[in-house]
Amino acid sequence: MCVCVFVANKMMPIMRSLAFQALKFLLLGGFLYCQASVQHHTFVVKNAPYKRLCSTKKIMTVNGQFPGPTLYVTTGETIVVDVINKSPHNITMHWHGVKQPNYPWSDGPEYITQCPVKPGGQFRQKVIFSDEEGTLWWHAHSDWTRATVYGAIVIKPKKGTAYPYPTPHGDVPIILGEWWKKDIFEVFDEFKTSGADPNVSDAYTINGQPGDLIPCSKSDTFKLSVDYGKTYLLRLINAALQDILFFSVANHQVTVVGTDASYTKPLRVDYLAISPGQTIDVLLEANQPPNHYYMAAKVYSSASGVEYDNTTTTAIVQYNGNYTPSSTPSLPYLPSFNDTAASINFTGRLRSLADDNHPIDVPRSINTPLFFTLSVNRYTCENTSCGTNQSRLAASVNNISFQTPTRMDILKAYYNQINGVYGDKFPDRPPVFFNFTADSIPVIYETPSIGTEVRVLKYNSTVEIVFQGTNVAAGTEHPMHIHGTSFYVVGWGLGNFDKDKDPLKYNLVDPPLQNTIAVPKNGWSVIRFKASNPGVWFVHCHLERHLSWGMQMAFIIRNGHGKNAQMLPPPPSMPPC
Ligand SMILES: *[C@@H]1O[C@H](CO)[C@@H](O)[C@H](O)[C@H]1NC(C)=O
Ligand SMILES: *[C@@H]1O[C@H](CO)[C@@H](O)[C@H](O)[C@H]1NC(C)=O
Ligand SMILES: *[C@@H]1O[C@H](CO)[C@@H](O)[C@H](O)[C@H]1NC(C)=O
Ligand SMILES: *[C@@H]1O[C@H](CO)[C@@H](O)[C@H](O)[C@H]1NC(C)=O
Ligand SMILES: *[C@@H]1O[C@H](CO)[C@@H](O)[C@H](O)[C@H]1NC(C)=O
Ligand SMILES: *[C@@H]1O[C@H](CO)[C@@H](O)[C@H](O)[C@H]1NC(C)=O
Ligand SMILES: *[C@@H]1O[C@H](CO)[C@@H](O)[C@H](O)[C@H]1NC(C)=O
Ligand SMILES: *[C@@H]1O[C@H](CO)[C@@H](O)[C@H](O)[C@H]1NC(C)=O
Ligand SMILES: *[C@@H]1O[C@H](CO)[C@@H](O)[C@H](O)[C@H]1NC(C)=O
Ligand SMILES: *[C@@H]1O[C@H](CO)[C@@H](O)[C@H](O)[C@H]1NC(C)=O
Ligand SMILES: [Cu+2]
Repeated sequence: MCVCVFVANKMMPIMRSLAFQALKFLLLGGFLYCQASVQHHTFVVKNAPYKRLCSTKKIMTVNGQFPGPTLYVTTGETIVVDVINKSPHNITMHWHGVKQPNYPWSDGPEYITQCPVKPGGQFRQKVIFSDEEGTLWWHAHSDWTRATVYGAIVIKPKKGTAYPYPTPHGDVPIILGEWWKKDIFEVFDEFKTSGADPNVSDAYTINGQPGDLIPCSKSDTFKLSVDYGKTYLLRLINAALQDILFFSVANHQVTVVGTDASYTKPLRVDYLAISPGQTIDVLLEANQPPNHYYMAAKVYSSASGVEYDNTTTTAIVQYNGNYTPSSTPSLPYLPSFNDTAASINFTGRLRSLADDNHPIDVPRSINTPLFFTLSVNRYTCENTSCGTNQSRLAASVNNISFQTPTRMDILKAYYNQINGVYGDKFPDRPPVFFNFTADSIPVIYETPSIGTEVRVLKYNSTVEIVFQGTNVAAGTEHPMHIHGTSFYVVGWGLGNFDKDKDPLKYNLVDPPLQNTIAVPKNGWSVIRFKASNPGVWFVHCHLERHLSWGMQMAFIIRNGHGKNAQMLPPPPSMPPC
């Protein structure tokens, strides 16, 4: 029934009026909902020149736009996106936080659920929204192409359903990104060859612009015009490749009302910390003397000895009306780059709204308890081509540094029962328990093993994962992201997880529902979810360097009994390897 608009989009001009007649007929026939039927978008991936920091380079874009187009959907909607690759590189597209019930085929991570779309190729992706409401985003999911290939997804409540807060007067995505003067493929290739940390970025961006404090940027700084007395919804997205960021608005507090497309209890804060992958919706009340004020973001980076981009990106909150503005906008206070207390203090205060209209469903009895250690590793190698110091950095989950398949994606191998692409022996716990967060850790623990192992989960299993950060080669945060499901963050702490004491302090009443959680440096986070989405789902750290070093694995959630518990068949064509 809902094919009409979709067809109209694809029609040759001469056919359009015919389609229009058909549409009118359907509308007159009372099929009014047809009007809001399947939205169709075309994402042409192509290189385009962009000038930032006083120099121009070609970047990969969608439709020539940077950031890419914002998608507007309603809760529970299904849309179709044609990804057409007119760039010289492989590409895949991921809809971050969209659960795609029973339909992993459109999820996007390369060689996990699909082979990349090659230059000249295309892929029609069905994007199935369910209970997500608020803000999500889409981004490329191949190599480091997501550096410039990303955009916002705005998910509005269904008609007749209100926001659980006063309707804001305005509503704007605020996408935090990261910019390198060099071509991102050069940065990536050098990173792979060297075996060391990658070069840090040259600036952060807000909606693609570095802001006033960065050379050659001032005239294009992003500005948000506000009326005194009104309230605006800022849909914050951290699209940076490598860094957790602090964000704040000068002279204004903001009220957090949602994260990862799930509502939270209102939380008033001076600043917030947002990890790559995460979205945070905040209300900004324009209640200060009319003037211009900076909003700003800068890094939170706690790994000792690791370089970081120390720049601050800014945008401007500009009050409308007649007044004489101060000569320069004032900058907000942001915590220092290594202020771990400030970061975890914010993250740890998020709570689900959990009211009558937004009930929560935290699994209480767990039949699949998992314990995953997250480590940065180092291994030595004899030849000089292997790394700067005959050693390379790596990363692992439960001491396995994940090797991405190249011949075929895991989903295809699973669906068609093809052997030899992946193994199903991902362990439930690390090979050895030791003082994971000790100041110094025996060198014998630094070398990871290598493998392509998944953990198979029975349909409807109730899963708990203790993510334990380690200090193996370097202690740092790991923003862990799971595809195809959201999870409740029921607890977190510093040091080693204590299986006897810590569970007593779990929050099973109003834990936040997220798709990305920053596991604290030398600390732990515990999440719970029900495995009710059959398919192959990627699990990984959202810091791109850790992902590339192997901090990844995948879940295969098996089909259950009954029609709603079955994976749907693949679309007519998937990109070939
Ligand atoms: C990385 O940084 C080093 C040191 O500043 C520089 O020599 C090199 O050219 C940089 N490489 C890239 C790809 O930016
Ligand atoms: C940032 O780092 C650069 C290079 O290390 C240094 O020259 C500069 O002073 C630093 N800026 C700030 C604001 O700390
Ligand atoms: C943060 O860095 C500053 C300057 O490098 C240092 O003095 C301070 O001890 C560090 N704080 C923490 C908590 O590591
Ligand atoms: C966390 O934030 C609250 C509220 O701003 C403050 O009272 C508390 O002292 C903070 N704690 C830490 C460890 O920074
Ligand atoms: C050098 O080491 C790298 C990484 O361990 C390996 O991939 C490569 O095959 C080695 N080359 C030679 C010539 O041994
Ligand atoms: C190589 O080793 C030297 C000496 O141990 C050290 O100073 C340097 O930081 C190392 N470089 C890398 C890239 O690990
Ligand atoms: C683990 O290491 C930390 C940091 O060195 C230390 O404070 C703690 O006492 C150690 N725990 C145990 C059980 O040895
Ligand atoms: C990881 O596995 C490697 C290879 O089997 C082993 O040498 C190393 O000790 C293990 N490390 C840990 C922390 O289990
Ligand atoms: C899965 O759990 C849901 C309730 O959480 C239940 O309604 C459903 O019947 C279960 N499905 C199967 C196949 O066990
Ligand atoms: C692009 O994808 C194809 C198909 O999987 C693969 O064979 C090729 O090596 C990829 N190219 C690059 C540069 O990664
Ligand atoms: Cu990580």
